[in-house]
Amino acid sequence: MTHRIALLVIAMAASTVVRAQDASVLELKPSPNVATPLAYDKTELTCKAGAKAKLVMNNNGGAVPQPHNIVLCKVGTDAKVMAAAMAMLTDPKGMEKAYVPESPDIIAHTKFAQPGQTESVEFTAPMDPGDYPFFCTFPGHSALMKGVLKVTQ
Ligand SMILES: [Cu+2]
Repeated sequence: MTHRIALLVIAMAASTVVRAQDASVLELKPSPNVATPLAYDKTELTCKAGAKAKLVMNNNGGAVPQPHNIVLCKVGTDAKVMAAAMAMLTDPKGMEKAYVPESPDIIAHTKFAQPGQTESVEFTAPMDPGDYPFFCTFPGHSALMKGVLKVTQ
């Protein structure tokens, strides 16, 4: 049984490596810092303009078990999208929609990754270099759980 699990882990690791060659993997985890558990482990990600990329919310190792997602937005639209997400608190389907508003300013987003789970989404990085904001829309998280994707030439 233990051998089977070990083989499965090896197979999963190998498939991750194969996929990593296909797309730039942009992975975030909850911060391991117990003083600021409701933040990502990184505040900056980078990728090339127009690259095939994959946003990964790996919700392992969080000090406080809560769902997290990643919502990536166009340059300068973070306040607007955060406000729209906040307005969904009164929506009975808010949780189901992961508090992700319908917005043309959202480039890509993952679903909520529950504690111990991983959610990901593939997308094409913007063609224009710049600082693209990302954050978690679980209620109360976006104040600290945020960062910037630096898209470079
Ligand atoms: Cu969160």
